[in-house]
Amino acid sequence: LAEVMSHVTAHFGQALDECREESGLTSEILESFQKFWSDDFEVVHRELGCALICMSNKFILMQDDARMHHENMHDYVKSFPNGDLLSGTMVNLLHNCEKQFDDIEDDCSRVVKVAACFKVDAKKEGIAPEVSMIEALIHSN
Ligand code: BOM
Repeated sequence: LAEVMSHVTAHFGQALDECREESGLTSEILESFQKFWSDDFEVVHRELGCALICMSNKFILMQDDARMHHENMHDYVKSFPNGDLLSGTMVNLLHNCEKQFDDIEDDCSRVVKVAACFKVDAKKEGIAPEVSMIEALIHSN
C-alpha cells in the first residue's frame, strides 16, 4: 500500500508548482512534494495548508468548505494501480483527522494540521511511502 501511496503522491505533487505563487509556499519550506513524507520534514507551515487546498482543487478533491470530497477522493485514489486497496483506508484516515481539527476556522491552518495528522497515522498504518520510492517514479517518467 505504501507503493500505491507513492503513485498518488507523485501524481498529486505535480500540482505543487502551479500552487506555489498563490499559497506562498517557498522552496525553502518544501522543495519538492515527495519530501512531505520525509522524517526530516515537519508539517507545520500555514503556507503548506494553503498549497494543499490549491492542489486539491486542481483534482476537485475538496468541497467548498475545504473539507475532503469523499467520493472524488475515493475515485482519485482508485485510479492508480491497486488504488482500490488503499482508497477506503485513506479516506477514513483523512476524515478521522479532519474531525480532530474541525474547530480551527482558518482553512489553511486547519488543513496543515489535518495533513500532519494524516502523515503520522499513515506511518502507523504502514501505508506511508519512502521518499526514494516516489523519486524512482518521478525519474522513470
Ligand atoms: O480537510 C482537509 C482534507 C485534506 C486533504 C489533503 C491532505 C493531503 C495530505 C498530504 C499528503 C498527500 C499525499 C497524497 C495525495 C493525497 C490527495
